[in-house]
Amino acid sequence: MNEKYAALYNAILEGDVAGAQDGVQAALAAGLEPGIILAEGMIAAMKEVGRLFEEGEFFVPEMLISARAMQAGLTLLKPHLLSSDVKSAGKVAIGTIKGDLHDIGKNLVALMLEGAGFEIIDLGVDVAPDKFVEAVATGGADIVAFSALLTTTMPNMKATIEAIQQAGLRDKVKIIIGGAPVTQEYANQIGADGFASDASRAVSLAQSLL
Ligand code: B12
Repeated sequence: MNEKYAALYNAILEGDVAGAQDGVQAALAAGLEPGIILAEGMIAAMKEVGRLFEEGEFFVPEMLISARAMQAGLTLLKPHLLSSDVKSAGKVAIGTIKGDLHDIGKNLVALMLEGAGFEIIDLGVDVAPDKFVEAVATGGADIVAFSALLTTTMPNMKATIEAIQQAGLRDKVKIIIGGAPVTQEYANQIGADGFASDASRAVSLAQSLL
């Protein structure tokens, strides 16, 4: 691994908030691209956290402190990921689906969309179907974006699409979905308009739909 982001990677793995902040600053000072710092130093570390959890070496508290270090690093990296002079490309209401509290991926997608000029309505985590409906009905969202990290909460994506349909709003909005267990096949199956496997692909997807 590149030594310019190895310290950042390790700090996130160890849940070291100050280390993650220092790591981001050091990587930026070394002239690394913000996108590379994010992918190689940060998202890769969270993947490793997931692997260690699966192997039974990490438990929920370790995942949580790693997530905190990740968020602390992201806050510092955010201004470098956002480009300045962009005009509104459309309005996206984004949230983590009902039952699910994971928000790092959702926040990253929101951040990249914002950077590409989309106006963001961040509905947060554990978002009930009627909140998404409201975001379309009164919030004026052109796109709704659901994130799910748990196989057990994925079906709530389907339930939310059904709620949007029942409210008579399905043809007024594009629906995009994502999250580690989500696939294009699942998107087709539940009638979503698109799926993307990461935040930068989420931007091209949103742009292609409007
Ligand atoms: C950090 C973490 C936590 C933290 C979350 C903190 C937070 N604020 O988010 C805490 C400790 C709270 C947690 C809790 C739990 N977790 Co957890 N967690 C993780 C972990 C390690 C990392 C997730 C992450 O942040 N990844 C980094 C981000 C950047 O990636 P991402 O979310 O996939 O997002 C990217 C793409 O998917 C995509 N994307 C994401 N959303 C969207 C949306 C759209 C519209 C689009 C287009 C794209 C898109 O773009 C993103 C950026 O590139 C994963 C492991 C993993 N491999 O995913 C487990 C994992 C998701 N957790 C898991 C589990 C089991 C749990 C718990 C049930 C544990 C427990 N026993 O309590 C609870 C559930 C709590 C709940 N109700 O939600 C399992 C899920 C297994 C499954 N198949 O369902 C995983 C896979 C770990 C494992 N390997 O077993 N967790």
